[in-house]
Amino acid sequence: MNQGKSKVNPLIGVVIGSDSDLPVMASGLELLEEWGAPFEVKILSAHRTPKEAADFAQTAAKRGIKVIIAAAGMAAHLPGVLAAYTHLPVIGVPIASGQLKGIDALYSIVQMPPGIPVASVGINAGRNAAILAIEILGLTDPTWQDKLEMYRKKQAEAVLDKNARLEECGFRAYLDGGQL
Ligand code: RP5
Repeated sequence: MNQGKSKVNPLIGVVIGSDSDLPVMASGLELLEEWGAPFEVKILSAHRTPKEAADFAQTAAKRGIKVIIAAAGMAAHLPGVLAAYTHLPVIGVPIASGQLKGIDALYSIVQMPPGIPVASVGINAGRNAAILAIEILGLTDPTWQDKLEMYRKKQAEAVLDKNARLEECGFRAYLDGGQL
């Protein structure tokens, strides 16, 4: 378990706008740990710590980071601001915080004006962001492609198992048996 504190140089930089975003991102971070992907996690805010956020993005490539995941809620300018300071790909994760429950963050991230793109996954989709980051690493290192293949294989097997159970017992028994 590297818990984002591995001595190995991180390849993935995960930035959250607030510690209140951490619980949502936990499942993605756990996946990175499970797959042995070196990563670091930082709390940096585009508006509360603008200088530190800029420094992070400006130095990320030099430190060996290949892809950045940036999670933020509400106005969610963090992914766009980081992207402005680096040529690395930035994957934004809109977090469902505040009165608009992530719709605001989704629009902020996905509607970047032309010139500084940010990729966006779904609201609270930290796990998908982790998978997408691994896919980006897989472009230059087949180790990550193998891990992705294994993951997809296990995922497909789980669905096919469920289908076999459903076909065998019918939908009522499936529901009554608490299979969901
Ligand atoms: C954003 O504002 C953070 O990413 C968080 O989702 C939201 C609320 O932050 P806190 O007030 O919980 O620190 O900057």
